[in-house]
Amino acid sequence: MYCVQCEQTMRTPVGNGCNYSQGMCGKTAETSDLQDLLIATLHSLSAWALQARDLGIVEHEIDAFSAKAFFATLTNVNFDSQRIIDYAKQTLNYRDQLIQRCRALNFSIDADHPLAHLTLNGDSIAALTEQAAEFALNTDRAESGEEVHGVRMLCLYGLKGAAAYMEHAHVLGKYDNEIYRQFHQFMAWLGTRPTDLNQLLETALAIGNMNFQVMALLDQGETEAFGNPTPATVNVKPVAGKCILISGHDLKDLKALLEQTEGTGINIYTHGEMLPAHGYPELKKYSHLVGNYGSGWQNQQKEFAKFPGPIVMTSNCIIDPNVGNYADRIFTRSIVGWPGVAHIEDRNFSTVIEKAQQMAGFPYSEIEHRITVGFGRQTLLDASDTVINMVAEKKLRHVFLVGGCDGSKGERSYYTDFARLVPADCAILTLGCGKYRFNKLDFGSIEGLPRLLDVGQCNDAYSAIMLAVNLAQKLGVGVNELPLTLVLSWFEQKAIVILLTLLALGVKNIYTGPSAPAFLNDNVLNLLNEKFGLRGLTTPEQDMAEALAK
Ligand code: SF4
Ligand code: SF3
Repeated sequence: MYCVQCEQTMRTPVGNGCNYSQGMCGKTAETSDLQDLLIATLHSLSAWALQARDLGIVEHEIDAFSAKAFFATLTNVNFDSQRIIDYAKQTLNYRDQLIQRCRALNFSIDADHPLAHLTLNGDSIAALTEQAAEFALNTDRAESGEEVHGVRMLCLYGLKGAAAYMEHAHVLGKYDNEIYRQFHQFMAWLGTRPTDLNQLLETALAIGNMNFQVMALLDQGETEAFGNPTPATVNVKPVAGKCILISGHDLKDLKALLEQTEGTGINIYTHGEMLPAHGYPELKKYSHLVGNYGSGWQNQQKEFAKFPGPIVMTSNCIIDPNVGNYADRIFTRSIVGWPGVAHIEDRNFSTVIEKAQQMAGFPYSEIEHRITVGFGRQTLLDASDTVINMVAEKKLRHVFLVGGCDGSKGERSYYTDFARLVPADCAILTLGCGKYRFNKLDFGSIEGLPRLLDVGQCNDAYSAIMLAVNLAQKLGVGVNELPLTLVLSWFEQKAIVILLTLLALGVKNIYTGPSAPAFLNDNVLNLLNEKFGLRGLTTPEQDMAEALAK
């Protein structure tokens, strides 16, 4: 096992990554190795998807599958070895279909790629795990050098984050064949284990650019389906009655669950990245969407254990449900998987509803505590003139975007401390699940504008970018000249690709923490610092002073 894809990876003297029998996330060596094998098959598929395109063959089903299967290997998504094997087999089935179709047009055609004819060594988990060793991501690390290997991982993991957003957009019917072409090009190329550092750095930014378009598509998909988010308050305390908790990023799943539970008396609660749902008109109209429960994903074993109803995980982040003893009442959807946990493939939530009916629910309502969400793209853009006037009148000094993923490290108290230090004449934009570090604190308002504005899920970084671009245009300055500082927290690969997007758009001097993922070794971090001013965190006080002095 060798996995370095997230921020919580083990930092061992041997190999600096999760490389024992189990990763920090609970992923076993077996599943981790099989995920390496799945990725190798996806490189092969992409090589042929590109070749097929040259012959005019574009298979939407295969394109969509490629991104979806890659998403299954993201941190805290799929821990089920058999499901990973099934994805790998399906990948090669699709690839063989493409080979046949290409050869029907040109008998002698081949894909010029080292993995073009990869085959699986049998069917059994044992045989495939053994084969997977060949594709471990560190096999050529020493040969390539730390810097090249690190930037290659930055590309691969960034592309994985983009694949996750491609799947989220696809669920809502949004995709673009040119984006799929770029995806296959990056995926096929990375499968050749390239070693040219400059080309790798350029590719990292190209992936960031591609992801900007993916986030735009996702924004379009969500707002067309559910309306533009508008500010709304959400109760974060339980309400008496039977209940279902839904987590992850997939708003379409939430909509289906709301429809199927309407009139049943079951209350629906959002968890984690589902919180921004309360701002969307087509979701908040359901009166049984009663509130938000719990906090960041890392606390789920304690919080889910106490939730008196079933739980649906629509995407990342799931962790071992056996620890809190709720494996019999958690359900996975789409790419999510945990061995032995019930999986729902088709948005028919009847088993979840049945479970909720059998369970007690909350015995009484607690005193309400409401937080505000819903500052999506349109609301932010509508407020841009007000923001400009407030800045001109010196009523608003600086805006901090504190966004990204949450995690379990103690150092993440930095974000709470940082938010508390934000001066009264400054505002905070939040996105991603990192907001749970401080989103229940009262920050008050400036001239009626709340000081804490939740933009949405991590992918809603798109909305924040659009606001920044709009403000910069109206003021006739560059984005880096705005009184804006980005303080990001990274954990998994969606955060990595968002960082690549920001770098590709020329945003400089971003603070990131609490610590870098292990693949971003010191050499790579120095490189990113030199080129983009990317900086690690120091203390909240020092970083705050530095940002305000800008
Ligand atoms: Fe380790 Fe993160 Fe990989 Fe899990 S996803 S095995 S915690 S590096
Ligand atoms: Fe959180 Fe997993 Fe990344 Fe969409 S839910 S931000 S960590």
